[in-house]
Amino acid sequence: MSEASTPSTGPSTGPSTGPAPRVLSGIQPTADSFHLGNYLGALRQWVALQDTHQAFYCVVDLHAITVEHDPELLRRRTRVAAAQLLAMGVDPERSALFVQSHVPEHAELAWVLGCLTGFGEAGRMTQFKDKSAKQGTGGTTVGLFTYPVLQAADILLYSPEPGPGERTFHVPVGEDQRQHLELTRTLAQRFNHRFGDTFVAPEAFIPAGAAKITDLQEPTAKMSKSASSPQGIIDVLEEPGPMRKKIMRAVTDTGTEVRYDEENKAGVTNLLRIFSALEGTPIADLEARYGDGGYGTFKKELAAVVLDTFEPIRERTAKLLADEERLDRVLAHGAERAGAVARRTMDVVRDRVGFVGRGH
Ligand code: ATP
Ligand code: LTN
Repeated sequence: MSEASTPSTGPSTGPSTGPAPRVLSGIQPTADSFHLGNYLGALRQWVALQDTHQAFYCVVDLHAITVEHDPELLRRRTRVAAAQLLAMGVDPERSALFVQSHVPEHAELAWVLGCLTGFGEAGRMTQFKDKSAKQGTGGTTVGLFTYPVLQAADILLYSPEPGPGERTFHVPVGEDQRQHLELTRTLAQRFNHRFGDTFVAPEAFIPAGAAKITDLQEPTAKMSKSASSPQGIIDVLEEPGPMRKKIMRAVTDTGTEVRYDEENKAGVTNLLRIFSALEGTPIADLEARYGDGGYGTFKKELAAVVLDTFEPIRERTAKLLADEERLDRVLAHGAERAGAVARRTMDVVRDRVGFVGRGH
């Protein structure tokens, strides 16, 4: 598994000998805005990796229906998600940006991979255990259980093709996705073993300093759209006033010293990580800059950095959402590009598994 040492630069890809290495990632359209954890843990890397990789990025609406949902809300949030990705710098000319349900091969490969996944293996996924516990009695679906298998299909459809060129394959995600990536690697290897070499096992690309941004009010818990309280989460699309207030009110400890200490100063440590990741300044330099000055100035300046990052993204997102037809055309273009690759992969998979070809 590769660890990104500096979040803003992609992994070294070595001298080019053919097509660029590939990268794929996905995000669920399950909120009205992405949050700071999504941005630092994953989305910023999506943008950076476009420079060195052939990129496939999808808004995973099939995953979003694994828990109860409202259809109109899902449609709106899918567009809001895509608009934010574009506003953050995903370039639809360089990367295939698409909606998962527009490429039906995702569900088809998920079926095949599901037939290679052990029941116990799927049951060990910690995210399934957490999420199913939250659904209450009777609420857990088979879809939620097989969620990681669909994720494996999302990834493996875009596995680099045989031939010259880089066969490395990166998946930029936050720390909480590590176990799902391990399952994907296992399924890739199992398929290859049974049916012949087909898939490259992907590597998680997890940023070193920002893999787990924590809740501003509960600094030992992950910042999460489903679990954090409104005061604990910074939304990318949030208005500047409330955003500033939340940072000023972030939980710190009773001391006054700005110092990195995960055990005794979890709140300050989280804020230092955020500051460092956004400004590109090493944590030691921030400690030297703010050390004895108290939390007030530190938080005020952090708020300015967060606002500077998100304000242009919020403005661009609003503009993109104002022209829905154009946004839908961008997504259709992405689905065409992704679909061409997915169809090639599925042709190979169908043949290897033993399905009779349809003929021409
Ligand atoms: P939920 O908690 O409701 O499942 P989420 O807020 O964790 O949702 P996801 O849509 O599951 O968000 O995650 C999208 C991407 O953001 C994933 O790659 C995930 O690893 C990353 N991510 C999510 N939360 C954080 C966080 N607090 N710190 C770093 N990365 C994160
Ligand atoms: N489970 C992921 C979302 C996701 C994903 C993917 C991430 C679905 N398919 C493929 C990377 C690659 C999450 O963020 N919770």
